[in-house]
Amino acid sequence: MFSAKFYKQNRSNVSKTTDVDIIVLTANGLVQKSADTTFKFKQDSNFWYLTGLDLAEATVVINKQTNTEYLILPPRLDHRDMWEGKIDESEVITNSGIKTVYAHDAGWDVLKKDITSNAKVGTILPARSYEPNYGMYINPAKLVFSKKIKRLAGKNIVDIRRNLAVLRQVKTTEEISYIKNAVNITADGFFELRKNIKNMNSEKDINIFLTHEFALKGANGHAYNPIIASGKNAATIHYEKNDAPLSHGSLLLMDVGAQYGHYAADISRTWSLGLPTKRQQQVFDAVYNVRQYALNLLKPGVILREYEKEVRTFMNSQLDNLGLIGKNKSEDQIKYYPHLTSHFLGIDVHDAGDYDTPLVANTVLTVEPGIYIPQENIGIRIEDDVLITPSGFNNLSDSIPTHLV
Ligand SMILES: [Mn+2]
Repeated sequence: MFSAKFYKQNRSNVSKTTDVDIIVLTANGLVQKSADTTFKFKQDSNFWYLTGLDLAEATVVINKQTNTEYLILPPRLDHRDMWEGKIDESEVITNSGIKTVYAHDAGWDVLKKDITSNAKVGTILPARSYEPNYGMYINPAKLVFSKKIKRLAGKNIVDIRRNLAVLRQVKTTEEISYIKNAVNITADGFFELRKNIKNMNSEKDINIFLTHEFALKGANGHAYNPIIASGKNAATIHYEKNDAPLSHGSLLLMDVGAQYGHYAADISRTWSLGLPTKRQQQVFDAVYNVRQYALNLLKPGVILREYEKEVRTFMNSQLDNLGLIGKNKSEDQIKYYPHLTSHFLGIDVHDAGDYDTPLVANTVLTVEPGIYIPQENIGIRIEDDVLITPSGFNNLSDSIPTHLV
């Protein structure tokens, strides 16, 4: 847990990036799992970044006109206080550094008065209630909030998503130390697994093993659903079933990351179960070459969108060497390398940031080239977590061997 100073600084930073009069952000809400049970609560990352609170359905307000800030607590029935315990307001104040806390209705009354007729309100609203790319529903608390704030502010709403993304992209020393812990716990997991891999019979065994190792080392679970994919499953980029038996002679692709505090690691390694075939080794070498090529490009000043283009050109030459695409058929690359090389890493595994502005020191990102050939039952990805430094980069996951055996 960080001190309240961190969140206070974040609130002050975001205020300075925009000329809105009031900033208002909502927390996530609890979501039904089944009957009267809920999924484990996961806070909205922007809300957490500004408050440090894992409190469902709360609202944070920064009023720049009056130089005040306050929290509005969730609506709450006595019944819940009895079953789950009361919200500890003094803890809320200590953790967030926000000294004024209102009950739900009283807080919204204050906010209603604060949003005067011309006040510009900075917030983040969901674009839609369903994201077809991921087949997922947006957290309903955001939809409820969206309606309420639109009723109060009408057309005077300014989207501050990008302001927060740009801030979140550059990490403080504290944040970097949390990411390093997440990476080191993940590295330890791979190390222990290597010693025990001969006892593993299925993807499930590996999942259980790593989950246990992460917990033992103090992780807050997995940062995302782990991918433990063997044989043909390795060619499915986001394979999450993790239940197939391991078969000798196939490849095993693992994309896992511990979460430490609220920060993620995101690391992939591919091992061969038995000695690799010549073809498996060739494909591995191609991925490894791309990894080295990409790493060597990284330093402050690099624009990720341009870096991506350079890496993809180099990837083409590797895919060509493997006989997978012809000389002038770069459009075929997407079949064998459908995802991007790098994304930001932090509170979210695919963290907020800007791919069009030059990189600066203290940005953390992944480097994760891969080649997937379903018809050959081959899927290989090597993924590292990299900190941009003033002079170049520091590969935080460098201690984890990359080789197949
Ligand atoms: Mn990744």
